[in-house]
This record gives sequence, C-alpha cells and structure tokens, in this order.
Amino acid sequence: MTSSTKDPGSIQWPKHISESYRLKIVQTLHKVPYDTRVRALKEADYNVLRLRSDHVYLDFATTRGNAGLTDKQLSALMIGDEAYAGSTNFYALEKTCRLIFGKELTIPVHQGRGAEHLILRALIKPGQRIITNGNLLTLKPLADTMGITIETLLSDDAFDSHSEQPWKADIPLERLKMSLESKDVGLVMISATLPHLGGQPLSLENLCECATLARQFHVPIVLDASMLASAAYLYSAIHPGKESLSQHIREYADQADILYLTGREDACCHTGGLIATNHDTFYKKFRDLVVLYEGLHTYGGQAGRDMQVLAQGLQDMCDPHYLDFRMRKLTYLARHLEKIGYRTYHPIALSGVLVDCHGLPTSLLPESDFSQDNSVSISSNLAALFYLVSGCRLRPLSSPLIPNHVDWLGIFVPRRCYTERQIDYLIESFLQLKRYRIAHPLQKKESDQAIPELIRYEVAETFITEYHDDFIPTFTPEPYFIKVVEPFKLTSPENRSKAIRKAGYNTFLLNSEDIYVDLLTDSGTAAMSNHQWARMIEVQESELGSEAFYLLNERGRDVLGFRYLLPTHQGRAAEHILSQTMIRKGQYVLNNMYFTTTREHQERAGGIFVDLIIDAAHDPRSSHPFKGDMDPQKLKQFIEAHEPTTIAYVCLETNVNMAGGQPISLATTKEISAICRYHHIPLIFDATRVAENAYLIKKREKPYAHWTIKQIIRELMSLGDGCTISAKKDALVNIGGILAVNDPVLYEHCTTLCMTFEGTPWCGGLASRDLAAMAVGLEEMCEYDYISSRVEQVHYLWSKVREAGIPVVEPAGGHAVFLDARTFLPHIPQEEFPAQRLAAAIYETSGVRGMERGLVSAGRDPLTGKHRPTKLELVRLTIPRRVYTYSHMDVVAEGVVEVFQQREHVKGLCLMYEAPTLRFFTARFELL
Ligand code: P70
Repeated sequence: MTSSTKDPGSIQWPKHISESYRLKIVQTLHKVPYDTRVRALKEADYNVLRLRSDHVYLDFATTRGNAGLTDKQLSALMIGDEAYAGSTNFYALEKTCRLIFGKELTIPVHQGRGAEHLILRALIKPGQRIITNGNLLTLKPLADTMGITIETLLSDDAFDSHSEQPWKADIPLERLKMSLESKDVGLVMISATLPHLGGQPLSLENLCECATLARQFHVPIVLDASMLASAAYLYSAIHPGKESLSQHIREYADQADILYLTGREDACCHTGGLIATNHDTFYKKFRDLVVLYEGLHTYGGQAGRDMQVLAQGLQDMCDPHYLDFRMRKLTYLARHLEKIGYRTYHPIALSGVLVDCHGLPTSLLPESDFSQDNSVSISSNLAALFYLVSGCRLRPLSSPLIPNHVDWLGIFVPRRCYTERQIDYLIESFLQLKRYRIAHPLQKKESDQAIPELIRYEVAETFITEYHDDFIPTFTPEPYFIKVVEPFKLTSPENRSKAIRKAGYNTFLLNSEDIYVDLLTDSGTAAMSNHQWARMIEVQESELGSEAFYLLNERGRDVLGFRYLLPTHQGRAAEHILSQTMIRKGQYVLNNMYFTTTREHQERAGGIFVDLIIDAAHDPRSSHPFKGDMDPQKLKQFIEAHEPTTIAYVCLETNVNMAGGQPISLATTKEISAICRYHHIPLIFDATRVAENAYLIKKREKPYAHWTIKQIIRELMSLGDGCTISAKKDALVNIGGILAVNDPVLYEHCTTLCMTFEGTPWCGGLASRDLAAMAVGLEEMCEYDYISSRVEQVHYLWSKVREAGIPVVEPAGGHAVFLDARTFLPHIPQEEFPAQRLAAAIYETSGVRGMERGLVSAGRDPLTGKHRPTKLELVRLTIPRRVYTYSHMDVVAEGVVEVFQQREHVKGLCLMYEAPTLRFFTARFELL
C-alpha cells in the first residue's frame, strides 16, 4: 500500500465553505416536548431505533434513504414513464452506469440488499465463503439465512478509534491470500467505505491488489459502490492531483468484475439500487434471477421514476463541491465534540462521527460501576438519554457490525438534510447531556426475540437521576429540514467581471446562472414547504369559486382580520387597483417613506405623494427601534394645513423596505390610526412584511413581548381599513398578492378593476394552486420559530459585517442588511452612483448579488427632470426566506469585507441608459 497518512480532516480548507446548493423545498420540523419524549421512549421500549420518526426532532440514526434531493432528481420523479418493460427510465439508468462506472450491463434492483441477494444466489453455493471488509448490516443476516459463511478481514486499526490510518476499510493482503488459498472462497465482496465505521474508505491501491489476488484464484471481485463517491473523494483529498472525482470513481469501478450499490447512500435516493458488470455470463445469471426476486430485468423492483431519480443521483454525486462541504461539516462536528470532552473516532470520514463510549465524561454514568455483566451497551443507554435531553436520535452500534470490546454511538448525518445551525444544536445537546446522569441502566427485556439492533429494554427504577428541565439552545435552529436543493457554483473571477460589464453594472441585468449567493431580493424567492406543495397538488384548478380561493379567504381573514379579500397576481397589482379606486386626481397620499411601485401607482392615479416618516429614518446611523414609524406630529400638521378631504388615504408600510427593513410600532400606529379615524381618513397598510414587523414588535415593544405573532398582526391590522400585500415576501410564495378591505362598496369597486386587469375575483390572475400555497404560507409566516429563525438570520449577517467595521443601516432590519454606500465609498460622489457601484463590486468579488437602493431607485422628479434627491444611498443584501444557511451568510460577509479592504480602488459610474419609469430595473452604466 502506497498511501500517505494525511488525515483528510486536517486538510486546509478555504476560510468559509458553504453548501453548494440553496434550499428549494423545506420540510417543517417540530420540536418534541419533553413529556412526549418521555412517553415515546417508554413506548419504544427504551430502544431509540424503535421510536416513531415523528417523535424525533433531528434524526442522526442513519444516512440511508433520507437525503435531500436535488431539483433535477425531483423533476426526474415526474418523468417516470412506468412502462412494465423497456422503460426510458431504465435506459437512462443503463446509460448512466456506462458513463460513470464504465459498465455495459445493468440490472436494477429494489435496494442494496436486493443486489446482495441476487449476487449471493447467482455466484456462490452454500458451504462456500465470502471474504469481505464488511458492510455487514445486510450482508451478514442474508448470508446467515442462505447458509453462507462470511469472513471479515480488516486490520486491527479499523477498530482503534485513535489510529489515524486513513484507509481503515483496506483488506490485509496477507490474510486475504491465506483465505483464498483455502479454495472454498466463492466471492470477494469489498465495500468502498464502511458506513458503520463512520464511512472509513478503501484505498484504490488496496482494491487493485485485492483484485489482482482474487483473479489469480479465479474468484470474482464484487465492489459495493454505494459510497464510492465518498471513498474516491477522500482518495483525491489525500492524493491531490489533476484527476477529477469522476476519474477516481471510474478507476475504482474498473477494478470490479461486478459492481452493486444502493441508491440510498451517495446517490441520495430514497430507494433503488443496481448491479452492473461487463461480463455477459454474470449478467445472464442475474437476469435469470431478477425476475424471480425483484421484477423484470428492466425495472428490477423499482418504479420507473425511481430509476430516473437514481440515474440523476449518480450524476449529481460526481460533483465534489457537496462533499467538500460535507467533509467540513463533519469535521466541525467532531472537533467540537472533542472540545467539550467526548472522544471521537479518527480519522473523520463521510458517514458521520462516532462517539467512543469507553471515553465518556464520567458524570454521565451511574455512580455505582456501570456493571460489567450488564449486557446492554453504554451506547444504547446513552442514546436513550440523549433522546430524552435533545429529542435527537443517534445510533448505538452493536455486533455483528463491531467487536464486543468497542462501544460506539454513531452520529450519522443525513446528506443535504440538516443545516449547520442544526448541527450546532446537536453539539449544544452534547454539552447539556453532561448535566444528566443515568441512575439505573437499561436491562434487556426477558425472552425478547427481536434482532440485536431492535431489542427491547426496560429499567428497574428511574432511568435518570434528575430532570434538569427542558434545555433551551442559545440560538434558534431553523424549524425545517431540507427536502430538495438547487445546486449552484461560484464562477471564475474572469467570468464574473465579464458578466457584470455585460450587465451594464446593473445587478438586475445579470443571469442567475452567473450568481453564487443571490441576495437581490426576498421577493418570490422563498423555499416553499412540504405543506404548501401538498396543498398545491391537492386543489382543483378553477377560476370560478375555486376551493383554493375559499381556503385563502378563510386563512387571510384569520390572520389579517379584514372582511373582504381579493387575490392579485402580485403586490403591485393590488396597489394599482387600490390606487385607481381610492385616489382622486390632485389628492394627497401620505406615506411612511416610499416604495417604488407604491409611489408610482399613487402618482399615476393622480395622487400627490407625501412622505411623513420620522426624521430618524433618513439617518442610517440612528438606532431608533421603530424607524418605520410615521411621525404623528407631521401628520397632524399636514391635516391642519390641508383639508382632510384633500387626503385620499394614509398608507403605512410595515417593515419599511427603503428605510432598511425598519418596523413600525404598535404604539405610534395606534396614534396614527386615532388621528385618521378622527378625520375620517382611511388608513391602508402595505402589509407585505407584516410578520417580520410583528416579530420586531414582539422583541422591541415591551407590552407585546408575550403576544403571539398572529395576535400582534391582528392588533396592527385592526387599526386600518385595508391592506395591499405582495405575498412573495412574508407569505412565502413565489407569486401572488392580496388586496383586503373592510368596506363592501370599496370591495365591489376593486372587484371590477380586478376583473379588467387581473382575473376573476376568485383567482386574481393566479392559478388555484398559487392561492393554496398562499393560504398555507400566511399561516406558516405566523409560526414563532420560523419567523424568529428568519429574522435572526438577517441579524446574524448584519452583526457579522458590522463587527468588521462596515457601515450598515442601524438597527438591524427584518429582511435585509443595508450597506451605507456613501460611507463605504466616501470618495465617490452621489452623482457617480456609489451604491450602484458597490453592488457591482460585491458581485465581481464574491459572486454575491445585492441591489442598489439609492439615487437610481429614487428616479427623476417628473416636474424638474432632475434626480430625486435622496439621503439614503444604500446597497441592499436581501435574504430570501428558508433558502440560505448560516454558512452562506459567512461567505457573504467574507465577500463584503474583501471589497471593503480594497475600497479605495473602486471608481464611480456614469449612467448610459435609463427608462422613463422605475429606471433601476434596466439602467446601464459604464465605469468612469
Ligand atoms: C423587493 C420587491 C416589492 C414590494 C415591496 C413592498 C413593500 C410592494 C412591493 C411590490 C420587488 C421589487 C419591486 C420593485 C423594485 C425592486 C424590487 N418589493 N410593497 O425586492 O410587490 O413585487 O409583488 O409587485 O417591497 O423589495 P410585487
């Protein structure tokens, strides 16, 4: 063996690596209360592997069949042709195997164990032996039932958690030779990694040598390639060179006479597997058997869609970026556990982290010696305790996977499923664990016939000594896990320079494929949840009285409290209808600052836009907690100076976008509302970001600290007469808007315009499925854990850039971090568009896309034709909802800091083209 001994966990990574994907669909996640955990554990007979998955908060029991899919895999699910014979999906799978593994003949099977079953039946006789490095989870029981002996050959290092030997899955060649010489060996089955040892890899050299030996003795060599990408990745990490991950995968595959896999590991499928070979004689044997045990040779017990997903998953797994991130995440986990006193298995590999239960902090175990003859392992006890403490499930490893003298608790981290914050929760739980002690260890239930992993336990007396109350982590982990992802890449610096020049230094004009982390907007960019998708598929499409409309109407009323609701295709459509209905030419519309589309519609309806926001809003450095508030004094003075009848309405935006995502307070809004009511002036909200505003009220306005988000929203909305909403923001949909009012006459007028511009009043120009998604979104936005993790993530980025000395709008807002471009680039005068320039520079440096919110956005004064003066010259980094993780935020902060460090070299821009309205969308610039 010629491998070096470099620990892949010690490789120098760039400072921040983030997930190579953004979240596309999330699955909502609920904490399991302590009392439920106590009950659930008892019901599961204290064996965590018997717990119902809905009683588990975060599940680290296995990496099999629970990965987040890629968007392409999800769409593959939809193109299963489900033909019984010769489906296109089979041919896609066959082609993929040829491409990736260089194997011409493919037999699909339902899962890995289906493959093992066929291989054993086809190639080995009872009484013969199999030599393996041991993926024994399924192979061992299968061989037992078939009367086949298994000989596991591994070096002693494999079970030594301190040995840094990087190839613990290697087969000792001397022992292999001796066994082969005994002549009764029917197969050599080698696994590319050993998942039960955390994913320890096999070296390519060892595989080559095993293959050479096996051939000398005419014994076929079979490779379990379920985690071949992981092995090949670790191989390339230790042998850095020109070869790609795909090339290494191919080199491993080339050594095998037969290759098989379960799609449920590296290929990130939920089911499916295959056998592939270039040998016709083997193939024919499998083909004869597959019809008996699995299904026809062109579907092998898989739905057509599953073959298509597998084919896609195999292609996706050849991308090393995800494995870079995964390796880092697992290294992070192991290092932190060690820091807080747990011993983990070395080196770190790609299935997960193993905690050595012989090296536990002593405080955890009973005061009396943990009985030597207690047949229940410490790891099983610890897993039960850990579940009680955290709601998380880990996996105690038991024989035959590992020898009796070792006792490990496995933390198997599902692929593309949990975020770094959730891993942090796990780490904090381990810290919390140390405050508990097992009082009476578990005992096996007498006469239990279950297989070793599923044995039932009981406890004579109380299980733990004391209950220290439910622990509250120091942060809010995302209340969802990842169901589907959308992979992305960072393009080269040359590519980015070219792209921004081509886009006329306007980030609106960039192509999304050139973008790494996209913080252009939080509008229509959210990841929808499993519940939203489920409702979307459920509802019937109809533009007349659709059930989805009634669903939306009911939820909308429940959350907002207005009597009449009209869907629109998005926010500006609602603004259009409302402005046209409520404004008479020459009337004033009083606002708290402005939003671009809102003002445009007010002015087009003949209104005169007036801004009455408090002065602090225009000062980026003021840390007033409610910078979105309208100034009641200014309002009173305005009404005094003009007749109330000259005012069409007062429009209050929640979480004022252009001011930096700054909230309005309930106290001031009550004052504003009272003034309006006294003078019979309607008060209309732009409630686009009302949930974020409600969260900030809860945090910053004392009397409401104990109110629910929904109660605060209802209280706020009860102060007005109606609202417009762009549902593409807080309401968590990709398209949609709402117009809601109390006045039936006004509603009828709006309905007429809706018919003209949007669609029927039951659809507003949307598909019924969009209404359904909106209905569910309105509810989800009110969930405290969601909205808190959402806003806190924004605050995390805000704090990070602020701590680096970068000028930001104070205080942190609800949806975005606003960089103060005037202070950031003091040498660029406002006429040279510092914010526009800064947004472009951030893109060029880091691939992160933000948006100008300054002179360009303010547009020109229709009367004078001059740029509208604006004090705020900002770049907005807007965080989409449920899409990015904390590690993405780290990468963003790093990019902004990099530009900051070279800020003197950044020059201004000159305007080359602008459209007459909303010019920021399409304006073009050149470098000065
Ligand atoms: C953004 C988006 C949209 C928006 C809003 C408020 C407070 C209404 C709307 C319009 C998208 C956008 C729109 C114009 C310029 C730049 C960006 N804001 N009210 O990114 O809703 O887009 O659904 O028609 O923030 O802030 P819609």
